[in-house]
Amino acid sequence: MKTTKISSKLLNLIKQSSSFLIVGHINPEGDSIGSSLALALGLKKLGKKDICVLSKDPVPENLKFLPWARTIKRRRPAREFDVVVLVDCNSMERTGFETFRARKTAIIDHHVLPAETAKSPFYTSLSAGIIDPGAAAAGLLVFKVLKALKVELDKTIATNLYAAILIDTGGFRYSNSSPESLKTACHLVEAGASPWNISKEIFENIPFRGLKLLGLTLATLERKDGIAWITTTEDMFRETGTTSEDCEEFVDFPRKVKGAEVAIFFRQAGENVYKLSLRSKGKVNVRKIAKSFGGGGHDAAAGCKVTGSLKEVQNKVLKVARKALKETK
Ligand SMILES: [Mn+2]
Repeated sequence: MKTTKISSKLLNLIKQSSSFLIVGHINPEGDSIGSSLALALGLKKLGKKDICVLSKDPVPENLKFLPWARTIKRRRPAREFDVVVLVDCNSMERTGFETFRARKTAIIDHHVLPAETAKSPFYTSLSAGIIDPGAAAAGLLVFKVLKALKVELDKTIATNLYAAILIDTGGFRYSNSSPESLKTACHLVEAGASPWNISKEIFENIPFRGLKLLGLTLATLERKDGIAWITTTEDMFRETGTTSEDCEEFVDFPRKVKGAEVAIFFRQAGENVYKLSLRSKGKVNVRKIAKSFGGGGHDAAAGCKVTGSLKEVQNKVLKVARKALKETK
């Protein structure tokens, strides 16, 4: 079993610092929010008093139940912190902020580090961190950091970490549902996380309007050559009174199509702008497809933004996806 080595540099940095700014990524989901909150709660248990969890975008409705979610700030505090810790992301751009007032910077993340980011002044001046694309969730890394710091898990920490891992493993269904993910989940349940309560809050809690939007979107379902795709337009958002927050999980539906290797969700985000979510059932590396359009992510789950009319965008992207699929044969 592959296990991440937790850098002693990071542990020392945490031990020696007293004020922490913890920041997740824009458009946050369970891993970003849960990992950030768990880290904050763990540091509190270590006696750290000055901790601020920051998120550029609001906490999604179905994650507001997470312990301490209401303490998350959206505006950067004016004061300077000892350390800023980026969680579930590895670049300034992904945080949605331009700068932070902090003497040191650290990262706890499981996304592939883009070559450009590795060269950025932000990254080269990094004080400590862990970036392990082999980890199923940033939550798993936070779990290890807290364990290495000898923080005793309680229900609030366990609930946040369980939610983080639950989301990033697709409810323990994806290929990253490793022995490590499941063992960690087991520890978290023992420490007080309640699987049904957490699943109910996250998965069985869709606003009525959101399901109406899903209905309109599913009517656009198409498939060709092992690729299945759906589209949500701005008209659909208007008709149902919804926003992009209501279609977070939509890409899961084309992936369910029998015979589909690649699933794509096209979401209109302006006159001639589309935000894409790409998913793979395993054969195709969709991060590479997303990268060719300036995006990124994981091998099996990635995203990018493409401009043009819907037809143009779909033609461009489907062409690249078809080529990627052919190369696997
Ligand atoms: Mn994550």
